[in-house]
Amino acid sequence: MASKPRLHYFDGRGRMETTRWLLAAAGVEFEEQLIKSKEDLEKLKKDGALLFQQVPMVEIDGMKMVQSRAILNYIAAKYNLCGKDLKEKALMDMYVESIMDLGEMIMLHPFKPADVKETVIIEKATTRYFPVFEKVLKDHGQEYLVGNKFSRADVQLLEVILMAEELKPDILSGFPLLKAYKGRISNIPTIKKFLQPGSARKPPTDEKKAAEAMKVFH
Ligand code: GSN
Repeated sequence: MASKPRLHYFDGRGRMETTRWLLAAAGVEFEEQLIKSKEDLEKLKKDGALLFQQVPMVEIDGMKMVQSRAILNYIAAKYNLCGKDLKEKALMDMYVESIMDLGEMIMLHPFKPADVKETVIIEKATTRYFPVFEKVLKDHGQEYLVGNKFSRADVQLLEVILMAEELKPDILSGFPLLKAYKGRISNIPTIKKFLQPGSARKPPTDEKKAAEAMKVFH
């Protein structure tokens, strides 16, 4: 039997959390090798395990994969979480890239000076991104975002909705279809399990966690 994917990263969300989500959604068990210090990171570099001297790194199918998007693309393709043809995949790429733009804003927020306001992120979420997905759901009237089939777009949209709700709990108040969608996707058994306490899902990055990350990476 193939060994479980092994995730090498800091003990926080950062650029690894979406990989945790995708693997969990696909029902794939994985192991984590946590990088706890600058020395742990230096050792990985010295061992030649990091192609560009950076993490996330995931050992999977005999590869040591780096670059978070490459990792996500591989997992999505391997577990059939992409579109069924080129055009569905193109649409999904557009959705997923926008979701990652928003996710990155939220993910980096604890590392930015206090003058980068949460209100700016909330404004972007509610005026640029969520209206698009609300309209997509309204126009096609289907359960899932693309192709009437569960995909990485659903996993990643749910992830970013939950991150946005951590900033503003009622952020979906003007988006009734997204609210219902959030409930549906959260109830998919693998995702439901990932949302339970004790799963591999990491907590929001607070000031303490951000300081720990800065010690390892800078
Ligand atoms: O998406 C990616 O995986 C890359 N384009 C960026 C990865 C990256 O910036 N890694 C940093 C840690 S911060 N975020 O995960 C990293 O490994 N820094 C250590 C170093 O020596 O550069």
